[in-house]
Amino acid sequence: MEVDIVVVEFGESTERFWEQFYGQNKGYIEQQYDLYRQNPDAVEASIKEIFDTYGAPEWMNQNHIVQNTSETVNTFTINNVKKLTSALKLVEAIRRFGHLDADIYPVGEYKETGETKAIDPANYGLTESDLKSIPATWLWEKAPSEVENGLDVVNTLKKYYTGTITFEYDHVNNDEERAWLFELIESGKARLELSPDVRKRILERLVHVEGFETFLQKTFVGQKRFSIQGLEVMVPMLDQIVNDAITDKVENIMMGMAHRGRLAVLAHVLGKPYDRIFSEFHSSPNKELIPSEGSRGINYGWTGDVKYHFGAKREVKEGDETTRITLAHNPSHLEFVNPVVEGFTRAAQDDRSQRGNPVRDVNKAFCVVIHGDAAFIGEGVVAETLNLSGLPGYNTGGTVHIIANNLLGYTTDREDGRSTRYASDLAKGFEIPIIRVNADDPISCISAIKIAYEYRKKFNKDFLIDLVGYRRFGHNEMDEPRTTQPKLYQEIDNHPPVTKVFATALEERNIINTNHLQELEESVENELRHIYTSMKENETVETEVLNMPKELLSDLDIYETAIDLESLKDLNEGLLKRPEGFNGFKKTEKILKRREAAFDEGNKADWGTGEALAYASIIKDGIPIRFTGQDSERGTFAHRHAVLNDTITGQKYVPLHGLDEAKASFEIRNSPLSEVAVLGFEYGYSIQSPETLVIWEAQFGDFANVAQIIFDQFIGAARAKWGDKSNLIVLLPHGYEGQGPEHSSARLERYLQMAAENNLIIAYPSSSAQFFHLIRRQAAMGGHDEARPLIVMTPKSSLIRNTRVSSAAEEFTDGKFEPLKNQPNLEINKDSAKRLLIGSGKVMVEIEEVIENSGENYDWLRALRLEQIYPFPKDELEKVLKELPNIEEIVWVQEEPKNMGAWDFVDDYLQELITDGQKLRYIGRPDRSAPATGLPNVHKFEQNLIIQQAIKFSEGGNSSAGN
Ligand SMILES: Cc1ncc(C[n+]2csc(CCOP(=O)(O)OP(=O)(O)O)c2C)c(N)n1
Repeated sequence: MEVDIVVVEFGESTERFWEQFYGQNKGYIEQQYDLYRQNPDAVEASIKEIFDTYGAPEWMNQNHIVQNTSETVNTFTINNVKKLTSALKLVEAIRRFGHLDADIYPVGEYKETGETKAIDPANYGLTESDLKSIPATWLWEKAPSEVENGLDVVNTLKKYYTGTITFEYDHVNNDEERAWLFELIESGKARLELSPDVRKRILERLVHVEGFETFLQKTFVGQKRFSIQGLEVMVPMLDQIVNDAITDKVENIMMGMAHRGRLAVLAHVLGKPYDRIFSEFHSSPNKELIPSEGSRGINYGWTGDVKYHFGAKREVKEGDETTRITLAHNPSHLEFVNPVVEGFTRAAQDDRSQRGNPVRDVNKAFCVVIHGDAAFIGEGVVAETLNLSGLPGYNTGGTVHIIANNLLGYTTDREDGRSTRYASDLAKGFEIPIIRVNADDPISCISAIKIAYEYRKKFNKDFLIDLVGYRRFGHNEMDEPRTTQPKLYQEIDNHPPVTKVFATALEERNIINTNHLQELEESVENELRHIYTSMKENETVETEVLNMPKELLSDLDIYETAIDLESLKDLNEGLLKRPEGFNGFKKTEKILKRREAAFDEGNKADWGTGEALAYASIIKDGIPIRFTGQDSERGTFAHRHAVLNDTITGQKYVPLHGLDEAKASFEIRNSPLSEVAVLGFEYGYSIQSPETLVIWEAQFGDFANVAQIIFDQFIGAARAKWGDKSNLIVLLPHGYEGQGPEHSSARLERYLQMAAENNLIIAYPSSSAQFFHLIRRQAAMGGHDEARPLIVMTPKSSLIRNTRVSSAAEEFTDGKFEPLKNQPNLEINKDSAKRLLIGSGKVMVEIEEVIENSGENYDWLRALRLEQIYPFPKDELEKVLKELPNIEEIVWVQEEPKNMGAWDFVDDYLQELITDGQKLRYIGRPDRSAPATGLPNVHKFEQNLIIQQAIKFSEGGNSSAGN
C-alpha cells in the first residue's frame, strides 16, 4: 500500500501533532498503533518512539489522554514522519526486492542493474540528506555501530542484498528458518571473509579447471565435452561442500548432474584420473589406468556410454572415517537422475537391520543435485522430485540444489524458455530458500555453498543456489553460438575468464603478484601435457569387445523359494495378531480373518494371503523390503491392507512390523501422485541397497508410461550401459475388465519390446503361490550377479477375488515359480491333443472357468500358461511339444489387441517351434489404436468371442480372421 504521510513538524502539542494525519495515513497509523498496543516491540523503533511520546492517536483516544508533556515532544529528534515511514518502506524493500537489482550477471542483457525502482530512495521521495537525518536504529534495530544514519543503513543493506550474492527467502514461512537467514545476512556474515591463503588456493583450483578444459579443447579438437567454462567456480564450491561433509563425518555424498561441466567435476571432485579421461577421448579401451588417490573405478556395462554420462565413486578416508562421494551415471534426459540420487541418499540413510520401519539418520548422507537453468523449470520431473522432499516416505533430510545457470538452454533464450523471472522460481512453492550468486565472484560462490550446507545441517531441508555465469562456447564445442546469440557472444568473447577476474582482484589486494596467474597456468599445462604424453605411450590400440556377464545367462531356478508348512502357518498367524486394544475396522478385519484357515486341509490361500506371506517370509529371511506406490498400503483393489487404521485412535498398525520372526525392516508407503519421480527414487534405492527388495506398484499398469524414461534409460538399459545391478520389482495391475481404454492394459508389449540380453524378467503369474515364489525368487536374487528388475502384470479386482487364483498349502511348501505352467483342471491327454493353446494370466483363468462350466470333453485341447514371458521358457515349451505327437495347431490367445500384449513377442519364439504341417494362430482382439473399448457391452462381447474361439477347434489357417 502506498501511504502518503503528511509532513509533520515535531515540537507541537500532541493534539496538533495527530491533527496532521488524514486519509490513508490515518489508517496506517491506526494499524501500527493496534500492533503497538499488543506488543510495543512489534513496530519499528521509530514508530514505537512516536507512540511512546504521543500516546494513542488523538482520534482513537476518546478521552484525549495526553501522556506526554510538550517538553518530551520537543526531545523527539526526527523532523519528518513522512520521510521516516518512507525510509522504513525503502529498507523493507531492499530486503524483499534487493535481488532484482543484484550484481549477479557476469554478462548479458540483465547485467545492467536497475530492474526495479523499489529500492531507489528517489522513488520514496527521499534524498541522501533525508536519510542521513534519521538515526540508523530507527530503521534497523540491529544496525552495527559503524552504521550511524539512514543513508548508512541503506548502503549497508544494499551491499548485503544487491551484491554478487543475493537472497530470496520471503516465501519461507517457518519463523525459525527466516530468522536464521535474516540474522546471517544482516550480521554481514553471509559473505565469508577468506584468508589470503584460501583465496590463493581457490585461484589455483580455478586455474586447474580452466587449464583442463583448455587442454582438452586444444588436444581433442572438435570433440564434444560440454565444458564448464563460464561456471568454473562450481568445482571449488563442490570442494567446499565435500570438505564440510568430511569434517562432519558424513558417510555418503550423492551427486547428480547433467552433461554441463561433468568432465571437470569428474576430474576434480570425483578424482577421475586425467589420463583416464584423455584415454576416453581417444576412444581407447577401458584399460586399467592407475586411479588417483581415493578414486575408485565404477563398473561400466558392456555396451558402455558416452564419456559425459558416466558417474564415478570416490572414497576419502579421514582417520577411521570414510566419506564416499558418488556421482550417479546419467542419461541424456535432463533432470531424470534427480529422483534416482534421492533414492540413493535415502537408502544410504536407512538402517534396515531391525523389524519395523528402517531407522533413518539423515546425517549419514545427503545429496547435491546440479541442474540446468532451462531444464530446472522446463522438466516436470524437477517439480515431482521437489515434492518428495517433505514426505515421510521420501524425505532425505535436505538436498543442496545448484542451478548451473549459463543463461541459455541450448540456443533458447530465457524469454522463450520460461514464464518465470528466475530459473529457480519453481523452488519457491516448496519454500526452499534461494541464493543467487555471480559465478565471477568465487568468494560469494563459496559463501553460498557454505550457507546451503549449514542450512541443510540445521533444518534438514532443501536449499537452492542459482549460480549465474555464462557458457564460453556453444551448447557443445561443435556448436556455433554466434548464429543464434550474436550480441551475447560478442560480450562473452570479450569477457575474461574467472581466473583472470579473480587473479586481478587478488593482485589489487596484493595477495598475489602480477606473474602469479601466468606461472600457474603454465604449470598446469605442463602437468597435463606430461600426463597426456605418458598415457599415449602406454596406450593400446586394439578395441576390446565387452560381453554381457555370464551370470545373466544362468538359470533363474537356482533359488529355493518354498517354505515349510509350519513356518507358513506361523507367519500367517503372526500377521493376524493385533496389538492389545487395537480397534480394527470391522469389515476389513472380517475379511482378513478369513486368512486364518487358509492352510487348513482343503482350503486355499487367496492372492492377498500369498502376497502377505511372501513379504513375511522374506523379512524372516533377513531381507529388508521397501514398497511404495499410489495407495499401496491398502492396495488399489483393497486386497492388501498392509497398514491398518485404528477406528478410534487413528493409530496405524502394520502387521508385518509385528512379526516376531522378522529380521529386517519392512517399509510400505503410499506415494504421492507421481510415477516418474517415485519410480526413479525406488530404482535409485535398489541400486544403492542391492540387498533390499524394492517394490513399486502403479495404481493401474498403464500409468507407468508416465515413468517411461525411468524404464527406458534406467531399468531397461542401465546394466548394459553402466553395469548397474537392480532387482527392483514393478507391479503393474493389468487386465481387461471393461473399464475402458485407460484402466485395462499395463502395456505389456512395451516391456517385451525393450527385453533383450536378459535385462528384465517379465512375468504374468496366475496364482497366489506362483506370485509368492516369483517375489521370493526376486528377493533371493538381490545383490547377486543374476539380479535384474522384474516387471509383473498383476491381477485387478476380478482376478484378485477369483478363487481360481488361490493356492493350496502344498503349492507354497513345494516347488518353485514355474515359467510355464499347465492349465489347471484340464486333463492332459497327450495323444488326442490336437491344439496347443498358450496364453498368459487372466484370459487363461477365464478359459479354465468356461471349460469347466461347459461339461464338454476337451481331450483334444492341451493348454499352457506362459507365466514368465521373458526370459521366454523355450526349452520347457519345446519339451512339452515333443510329448505331443498329434498337435495340428499352436494357438496364442490374449485379451489385448493384436498389436499389443505379448503376441508380437511370442510369435518369434513360436514360429521357431512349429514343425511342418503345424499351424500357428492368433486369437485376441484385432489391431487397435486404443488398448480397450470404453463400452462395457462391447468388451463383454469381445471377451466372450475370444474365449469361445480359444476353445473351439478350427479348421486351421494362420490368421486372426473372425476374431
Ligand atoms: C529431456 C531432454 N530433452 C531435451 C534434451 C536436449 N537438450 C540437451 S541440452 C539442452 C539444453 C539444456 O539447457 P540447460 O538446462 O540450461 O543446460 P545447459 O546445457 O545450458 O547447461 C537440451 C534441450 C535433453 N537432453 N533432455
